[in-house]
Amino acid sequence: MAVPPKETPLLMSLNRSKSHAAFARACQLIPGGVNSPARAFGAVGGEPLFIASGLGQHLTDIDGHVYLDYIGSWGPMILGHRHPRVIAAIDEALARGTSFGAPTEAESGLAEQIIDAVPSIEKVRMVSSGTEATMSAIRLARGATGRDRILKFAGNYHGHGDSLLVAAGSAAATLGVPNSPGVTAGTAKDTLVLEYNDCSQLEEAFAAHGQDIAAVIMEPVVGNMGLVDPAREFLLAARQLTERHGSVLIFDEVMTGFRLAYGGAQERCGITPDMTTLGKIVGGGLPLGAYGGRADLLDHVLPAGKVFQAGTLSGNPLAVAAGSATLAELKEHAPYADLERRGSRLADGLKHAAEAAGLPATVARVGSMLTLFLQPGRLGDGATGFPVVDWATASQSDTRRYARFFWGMIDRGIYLPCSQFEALFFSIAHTDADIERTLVAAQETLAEVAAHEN
Ligand code: KE4
Repeated sequence: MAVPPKETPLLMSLNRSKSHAAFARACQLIPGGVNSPARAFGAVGGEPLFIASGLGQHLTDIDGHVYLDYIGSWGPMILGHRHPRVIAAIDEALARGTSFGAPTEAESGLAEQIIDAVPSIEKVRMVSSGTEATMSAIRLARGATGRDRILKFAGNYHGHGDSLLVAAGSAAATLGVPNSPGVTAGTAKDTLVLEYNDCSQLEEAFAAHGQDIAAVIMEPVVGNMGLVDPAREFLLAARQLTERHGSVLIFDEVMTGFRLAYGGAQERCGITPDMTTLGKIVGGGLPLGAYGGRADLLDHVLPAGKVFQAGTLSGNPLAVAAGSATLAELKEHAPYADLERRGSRLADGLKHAAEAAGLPATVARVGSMLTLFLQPGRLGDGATGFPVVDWATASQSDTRRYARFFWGMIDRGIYLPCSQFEALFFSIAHTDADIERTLVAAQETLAEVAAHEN
């Protein structure tokens, strides 16, 4: 797991007195001062920055410092902050009210856009977060198959539903154990946790438990251990084994949906899941998630079927407006080739910057999702970068080195993910000049990190 640095990170020279005061206040009111632990800077040390506003590719903190934003709200802001079309759509919906607790035609409109974008989705149900989407998809798979067991992979994150907050057991292909207090052993025992990208473990698990497995849930491209683009045969094995054993294959595309292609990761890999979960971009920065897939599965959901799932704010008019405008913009302007080009330049530049600093590293990228894994040792001492293919290799990263890199970049106005084990995201608002500026800052910072260790 991430090891927070003991010593103060390398560079924290900018004045952040207002964020410091805001954090002290928040800590009196909110657990850890944040409403989600991903924001808490626990993995990089120091205190979180309190943001005043965002515009385009930039964030401004309450001390007035402006940053190039590579978090993008952890994925949703592919169009950048305050995109005019999204803001106009929200304003227009706002003029009609905020929530009715009754169906609206706009929800059917967004459903049509999702179904048009993702051919494997024949029917879709909207909820208010990615967690709700994955929780509901798991319940649906269990309800539709009458089976209890689910299978997930170490290093994949699917939100905070109890059955998904489970770590690998003592040995491969074993029953899960809770990885959070409050998750019961009874819940965890029905979750199998395997190594990602390991076809033989997958085959073993199905040989042993196939008839009991309701679903396999996976990130088809992983963002939650840092970026891992799986071997094609691994995705094919998951598809073939679930088909053979009557299990449901769920692609968790909360992060990759509409990010890696308009049709998500499944459009790139050409593998069709039975269900897909969505979040982040599909809500355009407002709270919206969705789960969808084969109509024969979705028709098990109440009131069409008997699997219960509900939500006061599901399909909320403002979130639907923001999501619909975002998807329309992505479909009409298809930014993916530009994102690919800029992502390739960023990845190459980061790899060269690490090499120039004598630091072993590997850069993993798909489209506009990327991770620079800083790895132990020094190139001069014979260490080399190594591929990251699963949690076992991702977790060998040098998290202290990453923490120093993070803070050095913050002080140069570049806001990277506050954990080695998160992917960075950039938007259509990031320019070629922004990428070049980022690479100059990375070269300086990585050289500083290396020099600091000497
Ligand atoms: P939310 O409940 O946070 O909307 O979605 C959960 C979720 C489900 N599936 C995948 C693949 C996800 O990446 C996520 C959420 N991602 C994290 C970032 N790694 C959200 C950040 C946070 O929790 O604050």
